[in-house]
Amino acid sequence: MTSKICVIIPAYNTEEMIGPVIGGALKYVEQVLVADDGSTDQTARIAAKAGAEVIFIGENRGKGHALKVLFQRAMDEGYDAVISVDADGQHEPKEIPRFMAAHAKAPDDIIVGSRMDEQSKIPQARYNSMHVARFFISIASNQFIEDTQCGFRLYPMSLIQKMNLTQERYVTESEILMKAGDMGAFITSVRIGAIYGDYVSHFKSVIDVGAITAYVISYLIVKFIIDGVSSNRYFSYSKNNFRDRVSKFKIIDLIFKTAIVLTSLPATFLFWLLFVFPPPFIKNNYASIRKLNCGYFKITIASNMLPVLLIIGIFEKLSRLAGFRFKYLDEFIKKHYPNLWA
Ligand SMILES: Nc1nc2c(ncn2[C@@H]2O[C@H](COP(=O)(O)OP(=O)(O)OP(=O)(O)O)[C@@H](O)[C@H]2O)c(=O)[nH]1
Ligand SMILES: [Mg+2]
Repeated sequence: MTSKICVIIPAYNTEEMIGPVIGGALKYVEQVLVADDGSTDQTARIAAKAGAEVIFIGENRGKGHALKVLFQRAMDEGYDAVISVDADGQHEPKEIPRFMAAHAKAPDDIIVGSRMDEQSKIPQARYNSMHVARFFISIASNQFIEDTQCGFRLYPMSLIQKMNLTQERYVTESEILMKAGDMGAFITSVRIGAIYGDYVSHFKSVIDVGAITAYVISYLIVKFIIDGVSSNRYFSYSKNNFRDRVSKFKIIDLIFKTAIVLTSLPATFLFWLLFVFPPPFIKNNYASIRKLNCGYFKITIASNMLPVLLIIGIFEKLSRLAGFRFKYLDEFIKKHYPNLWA
């Protein structure tokens, strides 16, 4: 039986590109759903004219919220899967069939676009942060994911229904991968092109990278506590678990994340002790990490290298202003944030 699939597009002030994106998508699916939360330009009007069904969200709540509204609508309309495409022209609708082909082979998997073959087309700082993000998100997801930051994806609705999405803005997409992988789902990559043009990005490198980092670290620490005290446990996420319940209260979630981030570096050493000297009654604790070749060692080093990475990054940025071009950061990232599953 073939799946019923639609395209979903979160859109915010993307009047220049959204028309052709919708036109391109409608060649492969019958329905395109757009969620526009308070665009101040012609985005909604152009989207409707191009043939999409536009869902209006009164106030701007970010990409994550728009995705959640779109998932709900797709479920209400009986879709088995959705393909999310960015509205700003960074994803080529012609590549939609690749996602459909991968879905036909693995209908329960999330299919994620990977731009990692396109290094020359991606700004260096973005490429570096994609490498670091995928290191930690892959560990939380129990599998190597080539490109964890790409918004061009296929989501099976049955999988989305099994999780609570508690995060907002650009964090939601990382949350989905970690929770899915940490429930035992597979995440399959398909190669796609990278497009970086003169469009306006809403992604703020300090605030949004900071929010993703804080959530990923706090997710991992909770997972490490659970996995460290459990025998033969490979997956730690289930819907409505303790963390989901905490995250429902925004202020508590924020306090929780802040406290964990502040204590995370020394905590990684404590987990290392729990990894190396497991009491005999916790057999095969950290089961998923024990499957890796490096044990917990490389993860401890990589985590504690994060502040160093930040310092090198700031140094390289400042030295570029002074006309120097150092490449320490690339080497540093290759050394400390490798693919642990290779
Ligand atoms: N509905 C809605 N969509 C948003 C919002 N912020 C971003 N988007 C959409 O999400 C997609 C990606 O947003 P971008 O700001 O381009 O972020 P990005 O692609 O991750 O980052 P860049 O690579 O810098 O472009 C685009 O389709 C945006 O229109 C928002 O607040 N509301
Ligand atoms: Mg973009």
